[in-house]
Parts: sequence; structure tokens; C-alpha cells
Amino acid sequence: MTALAPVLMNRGGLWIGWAGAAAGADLKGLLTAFSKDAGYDLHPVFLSEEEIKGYYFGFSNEIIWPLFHDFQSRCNFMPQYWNAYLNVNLKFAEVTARHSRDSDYIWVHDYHLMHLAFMLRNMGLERNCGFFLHIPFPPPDIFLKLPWRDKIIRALLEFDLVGFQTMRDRRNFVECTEALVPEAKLSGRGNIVAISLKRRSIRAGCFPISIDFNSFAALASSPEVVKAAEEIQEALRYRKIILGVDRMDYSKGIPQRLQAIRQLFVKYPDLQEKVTFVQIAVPSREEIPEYFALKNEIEQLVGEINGQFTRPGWIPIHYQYRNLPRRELIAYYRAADMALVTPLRDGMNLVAKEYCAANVTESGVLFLSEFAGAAAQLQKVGAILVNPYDTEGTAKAIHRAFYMDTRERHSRMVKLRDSVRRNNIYWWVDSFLQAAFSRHLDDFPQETV
Ligand code: ADQ
Repeated sequence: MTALAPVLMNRGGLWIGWAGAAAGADLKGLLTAFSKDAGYDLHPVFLSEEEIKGYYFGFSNEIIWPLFHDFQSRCNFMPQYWNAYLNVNLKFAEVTARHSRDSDYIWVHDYHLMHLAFMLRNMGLERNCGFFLHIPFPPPDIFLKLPWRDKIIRALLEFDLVGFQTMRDRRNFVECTEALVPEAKLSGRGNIVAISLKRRSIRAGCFPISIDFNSFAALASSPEVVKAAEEIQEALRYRKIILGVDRMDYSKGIPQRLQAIRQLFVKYPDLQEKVTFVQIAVPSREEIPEYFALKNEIEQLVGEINGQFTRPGWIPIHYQYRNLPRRELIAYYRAADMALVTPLRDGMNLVAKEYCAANVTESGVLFLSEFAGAAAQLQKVGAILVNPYDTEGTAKAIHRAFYMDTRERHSRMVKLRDSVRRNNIYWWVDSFLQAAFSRHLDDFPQETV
């Protein structure tokens, strides 16, 4: 939830979340110190090892995550995961009830807590509740496969506002509602629509999340980052740098991206020894066997490709499996001539926006997957769209960009940065909250392209 920290810092509030550790961990001192510095309070919810297994790794990350990202064959529809999910949602609702007043606005984030408003209502509490889904919402032919589809869609309808990353996600949600909740009536057009149910009406809207543009741009211009970026370029002998940055997740399309890099060197030998691909992967959900297998697959591919093409003084792929401090990450963004952001499916993808913000020299090229939510915004303003499954097409696009003239690169990046600068994280929060509180459906700011 890196996107939300600057917002809370700016506005204050109370963040209720899983402590990230099993029950019993002593976090009290840590939290007090954190709140003093951060300007907002944190309240931990503790989960037992068993709850973490069933609710987090199980229901959230072995059912909802793969299904909503269109990887049905990776789903593990274990019935016991469902009970764990409900129990933990109830636990969160109880903590929320204890730590909030009637007048507070409750803003729930992501697929782990889709039942929260339902639980609060069952407890007899009438709180104004909004929900934002950070991942895609699937179309009916996928969503209807979910054994608990009716309960989940009806639980989502207990929120007063349901927000999605793209219009496509919002449309999918509306279509699933129409398929499963016959009494629901839709009205309105544009970014926000109203869904009327028997006793109440809710809103559903599209709010593409973003980043704190100014903070990324300022850090990218700091002497420390400028120096670190130069050191990276020097270490890679001033060859063109293509960068990939992702959480290690099968939705991010890292193996396909590596295949595209292999294609690049096979089909376009003129780029051998001229470009270096840097892939930075942050460890994620390592307890799930699929994630462990993915890491092995990636490491094997990197080994194969490097084995095939490495020459004295040139290693084609530099692979790092670690969490980078923010400054170092921004130095890589700044140093990179191209960013290859090619998820197979992604709610938004903040790496694409962070790269643009950090590209203060306005000379970089952004390749973006058609299947990232960010494509809906950024294809209109200079990103080069690629189909991540089309490894030859991706290689061809990279080859073309290598020889693209400086003016075109510059004009694309200027437009991209302009768009991310305007539609930043603060714009996102304002548009969500305005949709939550405005009287009329069209009383809120539209995105500016
Ligand atoms: P994620 O799937 O985590 O988020 P993304 O939007 O790309 O995906 O955000 C990843 C974040 O992790 C970025 O802020 C990036 O800087 C950071 N990061 C990645 N690799 C890193 C590394 N090696 N070291 C340090 N930091 C690293 C979910 C959805 C997305 C949606 C976001 C926000 O899956 O689609 O964009 O939420 O809504």
C-alpha cells in the first residue's frame, strides 16, 4: 500500500491493518513512535498462523488473486478458506467498530476485505463505507466460476461507494451485479453510476490510482540519486539500460518478458553488447508454492539467456531478487533508457507511473502491457503498448525504440509526465472522496489527459 502513505500523512486518520506478524508480536512501542513521525495512527489487527494460512495465503491469494487476474487454472477453491475469510473480515469489522465513530468515513482497501461493510451492517452499525479494489474486477464468465459469487457480490453492494481502477473493471462489476442480483437497477453514465437496490442505492465508479509525482521527481533530481544513477550507468559501461521492476508474481509476466529479451538478441544481433536488461524483483508471497516455482523458472531463464549471449565485458541480463530502498529504486528509474512494464494482467501498475515521474531528463521510453490498468490512461499520452504474450512483437517494439529519434522520445515522455503529474495520488483521493460525498453523480472532478 505504498501509494496510500503520502495521503494519510497529508490528511491524518487511523489506518487499521494486519500487523504483518502473527498474534503475540510486541508492536506497541513501535506503533507509537511510527504515529508520531508519520502524522497518522496505526491500529494493528493480529491474526493467528492458522488465520494467515486460510484467509491471506488461502482465500485471498490462492482464490481471489488468480481468479480476478484471469488465471483460473491457478485457483485452489478450498471450502475451508471461505470460513477463514469470513472470520477474519468479522475480526476487522469488530476492530473497526471499536475504533470509529458514527460520523467517521470508513475506506476499505482491496480484495482481502470485501465483506467488511456487510459485517458492520450485521452488527447494526450504519457507517458511511467506501471500498476500493486495487486489482482488476473480472467479467461475468470468470466471476461466475467463484463458488461464493452471490455472497461476494452482495457483500460488495453493502458499501456506499465501490471504486475500481478502470472503466472496464467497473463495467465488469456492473455486469456481474446484473447477472446475480436481479433487483439491482442501474442509472447514470460516465465515471460514476448508481445502483439501486430494494432499500438503498450505492455508487460504483472508476478512479485510476496514482503516485505522489512531486516526491518521485524531487528525489530523482536530488544529488544523491543523480550520483547513484551515474554509478549504475558507469557500472553497465554506458550501454542502453532496459529496466523491469516488479513484485515477484506470476501476474507480472516476468518469464514472458525474458523471452522477449531473448528474441531481441536472436532477431536483432545489432543490439547485442549495446543494451543491458536489468530485472529487479521484490520477494513476495514466498510461502505459496506457485511463487517459489516462479522464482526458479525465472532464475533458470536468466541463466539460459546469459549463458547463450554473454561475451567478455557484457552480461545481457542483470537480475536482482531483493527489496530496494526507495532511493536506489529511483536511481535505477533515472538511469534506465527504457522501462519494460509488461504484466499479463494488472489492476493499475504503479511502476509505469513511477518511472515517468523519475525520468526527469525526459528521454526515457515506456513500454506498457495492453493488460495493465495503466494502459487505459497512458496509451493516449505516449506509452508504447505491447502484448506481453507476443514476445516477437515486444522485441520488435524495443528494437524500433532503440533507434527512435531523440525528439520523439522527448515528446512522448513530456506528455506522459504531464499526465501523471496532473492525475496524481492527491487527485485520486479527492475524486474518490468527492464521489463518496457529493450529492449528484456528476459533481466530481474528471480525469485530465
Ligand atoms: P502491486 O501488484 O504490488 O500492487 P504495483 O502497482 O506495480 O503492483 O506496485 C508495486 C510497488 O512496489 C511500486 O510502488 C514499486 O515501487 C514497488 N516495488 C516493486 N519492486 C520493488 C523492488 N524490487 N524494491 C522496492 N520496491 C519495489 C497492487 C495492484 C496494482 C496496483 C497497486 C496500487 O496489483 O495493479 O497498481 O496495487 O493500486
